[in-house]
Amino acid sequence: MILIGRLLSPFVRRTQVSLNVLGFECQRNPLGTATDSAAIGELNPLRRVPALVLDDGEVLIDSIAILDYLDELVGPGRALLPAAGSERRKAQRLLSLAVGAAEKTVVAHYEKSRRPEDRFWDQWFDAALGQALSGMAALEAAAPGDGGWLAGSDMSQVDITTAVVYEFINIVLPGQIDENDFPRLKAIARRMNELEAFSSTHPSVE
Ligand SMILES: N[C@@H](CCC(=O)N[C@@H](CS)C(=O)NCC(=O)O)C(=O)O
Repeated sequence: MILIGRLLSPFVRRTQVSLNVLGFECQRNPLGTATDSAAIGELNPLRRVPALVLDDGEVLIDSIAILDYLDELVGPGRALLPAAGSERRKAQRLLSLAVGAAEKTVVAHYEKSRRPEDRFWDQWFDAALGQALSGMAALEAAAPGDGGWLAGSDMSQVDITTAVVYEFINIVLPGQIDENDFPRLKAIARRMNELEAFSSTHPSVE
């Protein structure tokens, strides 16, 4: 398998962490959307990352679909999301908050990094950032204060994605999260970093 995309993308990174946690052998081709759009477009018509090229050449697009496939491969006993019922619904709700926060952070980040400076729209930036931080606040409120995980007794996709997004905001929009804003999410990110499967994917490695 080959994972397409750079680890700065929270969607690529959560996919890489999940591949590592689940023990899949996978290469990575760090194509960037700003520089390698045409090459990415050959795999994903939307020209977005991540994409996952399977050994038989099939290409999966979108981290949600890729992670669903990985969970299916390992089966319900090792899957990173609960299989059904209220546990799955709870996990999916929290995951939607984390993924949504990632999406809105990308919007705010692109407003700064991709627009010509004289066309920067501060209200749009503030609105997107506000939505991202509101999602993070909801995750903070849902996080256990006893050193547990966000969705159930074991580490799950919710913890992986939340920790990735927490770090992503701090990397691309430094100073927007105060050290004391989300202490429980900060603690989850710290615990995730104790795992090589997570710490080895820090965007600075490439
Ligand atoms: N829903 C998608 C979102 C993927 C996404 O937006 N990726 C960004 C990188 S962080 C991208 O490819 N952006 C380029 C663009 O939208 O032009 C997923 O979960 O994979």
